[in-house]
Amino acid sequence: MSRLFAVSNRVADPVGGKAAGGLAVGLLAALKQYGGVWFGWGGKIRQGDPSDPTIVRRGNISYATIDLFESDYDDYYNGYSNACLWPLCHYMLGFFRYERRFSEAYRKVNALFARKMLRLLEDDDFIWVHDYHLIPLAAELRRAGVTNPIGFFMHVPFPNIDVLRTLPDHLDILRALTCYDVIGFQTHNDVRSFTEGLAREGLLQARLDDGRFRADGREITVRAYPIGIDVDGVFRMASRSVRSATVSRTIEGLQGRGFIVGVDRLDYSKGLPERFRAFEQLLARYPETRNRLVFMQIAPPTRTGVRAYQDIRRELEQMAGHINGHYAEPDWVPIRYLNRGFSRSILMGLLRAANIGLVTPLRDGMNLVAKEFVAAQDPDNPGALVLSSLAGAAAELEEAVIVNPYDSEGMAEAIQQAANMPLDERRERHASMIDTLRRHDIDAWRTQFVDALQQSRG
Ligand code: ADQ
Repeated sequence: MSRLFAVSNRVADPVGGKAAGGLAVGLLAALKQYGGVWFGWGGKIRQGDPSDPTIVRRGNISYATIDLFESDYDDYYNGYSNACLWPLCHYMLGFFRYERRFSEAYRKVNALFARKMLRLLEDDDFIWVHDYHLIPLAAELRRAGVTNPIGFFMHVPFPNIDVLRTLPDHLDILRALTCYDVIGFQTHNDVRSFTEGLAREGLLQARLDDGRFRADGREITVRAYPIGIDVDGVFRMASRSVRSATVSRTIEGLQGRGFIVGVDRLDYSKGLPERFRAFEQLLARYPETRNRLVFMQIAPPTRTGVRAYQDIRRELEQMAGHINGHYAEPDWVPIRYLNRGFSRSILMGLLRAANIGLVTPLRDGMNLVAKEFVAAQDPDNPGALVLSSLAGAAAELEEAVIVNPYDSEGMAEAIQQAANMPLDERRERHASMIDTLRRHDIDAWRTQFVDALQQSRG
C-alpha cells in the first residue's frame, strides 16, 4: 500500500493542539488513512550545518522536520515567499519587494528540502506538496531522479500573467509548476489564470480532456479542488464552546446588543482597515446602530519579520482608538480589537455567538473563516455572513451578503442589511450555504486530490 508523503513549509505540532486549522485537519485525515510522512521546517533557526530531519512518530504518521539557516530563512521566507509571491498572488503590488538574493535563497531552501527528503522517500510513495513556499520542490526532486507522482496544492490565488510578470523570474515559477503531475487550485478562476499564463508564455502545447494539459513537454492535470471544512466538527465545537465561561461572559457583556465578529490573521490582504472604516461609516450613516452593535475583531500578529505587517498593526491600533474615542459612550465601546490568538474552541464559540460574520479580504485563496462561521451557526436562528466577492469562498457561498471589500460605504450598507435581515431569510440562506459546505467538505477536498494523484501514476 502506498504511503502519502506530505510536504509543507511548517509541520503541525504532533503533540500540541495546534493542528486544528483547515489544512492541518485535512492533511492529518489523509495521512491517517494512507499512513505516511509529514515533512517540513520545524520552526528552528540554526547557525551551523543543516542537520538530518528530526522524526517523531505518532501512530502511522511520521513528522519529519528540519532546521534552516538564519540568513536563508530570512530571504526565503520573509523575502521571496512573503515579500514577492504573497503580494503578487493577492494582487497587491504596492507591497511587492524584490531582490535577487531572495530568488537564490528560495531555490536553495527548496533544494535543501529535496535533499533531506531523499533519504526518507520510498519507491511507491505519492508526494503532496503545499503552497507557494515550495513551488520549485518537484523540479528539485526530479533533478535528483525522483519519479514518484508529485502533486501540488496552491492555497493562495494564482495571479493573472500580467501581474505574475512583475516577478523577474516568473518563467522559472511557471516551469517549476509543470514538473508536478497534479496541480490543484482553490477555484476555476485560479486554474484559468495558470493555464492562460502557460499559454501566453508559450509553455502550453495542448489542452487534453478532463483537466489534463501538455505543458513544457510534460502531461499535467490542473483542476480546482476548493478546500472545505469538517462541517459537523465545527458545529459540535461551536455548540459546546458557546456555553463555555469565556464565551458566556462575552455574550452577557453585550447586554442584548448585536454582535459582529471578524477573525483573521493580521495581514494586509485581509482588508482590516477597510473593514474598520466600513464600521465607522455604519455608525456615521445609521445613527440608530450606535450603542446597538459591538464589533469584535480578533487578529493575532503573523510574519512580524516583514515590515508591512508591523505597519498594519500600528494602523489598526490607531483606527480602533480613533473610532472608539469618537463614538464610545460610558456603557459602550464600539470596537473591541484583540491583537492575539485564541484557542480554536473559543473562536468557534465566538463565531456561533455572533449575529454577523464580517469576512472581507481584499483577495483570498479561499478563506476558511467564512465557512467556519456558517457551520458554527444555530440553524434555527443563524447569523448572517457578509463576504468579500474577492475571496475564493464567494464562488461557493453565493447566499452570503456579497460585498466589494474596497467599498467601505457599500460594506456599511451590507452590515445594515445583515443586521436587519428577517429570520426566514437568514434561515434560507444558511440552509443553502450548509448544503454547499457539505458537498465540498474537507474529506471531499483531500479524497479528490489524492485520487487524482494516484491515477497520475498511470
Ligand atoms: P489563511 O490566510 O491563514 O490561509 P484562512 O482560510 O482564513 O486564512 O484560514 C485560517 C485558519 O486559521 C482558520 O481555520 C481559522 O479559524 C484559523 N484562525 C484564524 N485566526 C485565528 C486566530 N486568531 N487564532 C486561532 N486560529 C485562527 C490560507 C489562504 C486561505 C485558504 C487557507 C486554506 O490564505 O485563502 O483558505 O490557506 O487553504
